[in-house]
Amino acid sequence: MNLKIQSSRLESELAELAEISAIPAPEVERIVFSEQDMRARVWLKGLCAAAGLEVREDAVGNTYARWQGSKPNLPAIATGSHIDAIPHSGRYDGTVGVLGGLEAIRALKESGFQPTRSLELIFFTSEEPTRFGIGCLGSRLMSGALDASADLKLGDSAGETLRSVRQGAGFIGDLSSTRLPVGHYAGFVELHIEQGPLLEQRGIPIGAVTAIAAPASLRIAIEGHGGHAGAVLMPSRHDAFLAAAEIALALEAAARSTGAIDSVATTGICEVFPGLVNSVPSKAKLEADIRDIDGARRDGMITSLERACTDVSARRGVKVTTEVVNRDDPASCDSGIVGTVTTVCESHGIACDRMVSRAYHDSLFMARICPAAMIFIPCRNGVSHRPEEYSSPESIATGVLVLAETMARLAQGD
Ligand code: HGY
Ligand code: MN
Ligand code: MN
Repeated sequence: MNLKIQSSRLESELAELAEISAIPAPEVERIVFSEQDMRARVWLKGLCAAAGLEVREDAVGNTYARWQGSKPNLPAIATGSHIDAIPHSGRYDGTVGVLGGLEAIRALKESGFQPTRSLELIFFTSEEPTRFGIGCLGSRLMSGALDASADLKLGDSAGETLRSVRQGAGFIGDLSSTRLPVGHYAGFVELHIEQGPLLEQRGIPIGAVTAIAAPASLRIAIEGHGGHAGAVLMPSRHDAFLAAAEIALALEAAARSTGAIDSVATTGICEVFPGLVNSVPSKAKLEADIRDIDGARRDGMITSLERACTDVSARRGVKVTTEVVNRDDPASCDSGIVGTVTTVCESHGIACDRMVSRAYHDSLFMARICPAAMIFIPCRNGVSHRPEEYSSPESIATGVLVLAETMARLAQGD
């Protein structure tokens, strides 16, 4: 197979997409259903149409661009990722999988390849948790990990429900129609930057992902007594922020004490009320992100956190409530597809390491409805979710080549 990856075309598209942002370059922000997200969707759908793909959108905005195979009734082979971007982030997280997936399909088309199974590019709605507080919203609905009750249960910081926001963006229809049955796809392969340092440190151009870590996130609300910063003496204080601080440190200790490097925990959100220099905090809100490749170890960290909340509440005389937002199982990638990725690499003399993904991705949920795997490429210093995020044109082109040939083999039933 003589595929030509048009790297300059892809690089200019990545650059163009990065400009569709709520904040000036080099930072990127593209929140789901924001004006920038909607502009990016229109632009991307135009690229897919120009590539001769049939484009459709579902009731939550998951977008599908299909190249009909010679046997269109067979379950298709899909690829894709996300274009939403958290505030103050970079230009490669997710977009490499969407624009790289499009480039892989275009390269196959331009090479004269004719797929038996259809090939489909997906860009998933809201992979990031930024607006609705839960990640992988689109692929959760697709896979049944979330049901249509999310329409009114999920909302944003402006108090708008998912339903009102998605319908305001033009995505109408019953949310349950987003569900795809097991077997709808014969396989799903996602190209993504590693978002960690291992490939770069080892000088390996391709990672064949064998498993995806189990993410969980919790909301913790603390209610103390507050009061005047001068008049309330220390022995009679019930300071909500200091209680929150102890809980956050207990979470860190829980992650550090499992003995496994795969255990990670982050308190990424901390809100203090009333947030005034001369007023003892009466309320605090934390959001914690807890992950491990081992589900039981991840659950152990959650238990430690909940125990710390009970202990701090009693000792400091504050009320602490916890809410589990999501608590997902880890996913194993399909060994057959992983094997195809490594075979393609071998055929090109490209070094390839098998590895786990500590970030979550839409593949985590696609794995519930079809054989799924991921292809990682290196990113500089392992940096991601920051404007310094970078992956070289060579790394991206190599990832697209491996993705294209993997999809071609899967589409022919190799
Ligand atoms: O947080 C994650 O793992 C993903 O980048 N949303
Ligand atoms: Mn991300
Ligand atoms: Mn991502």
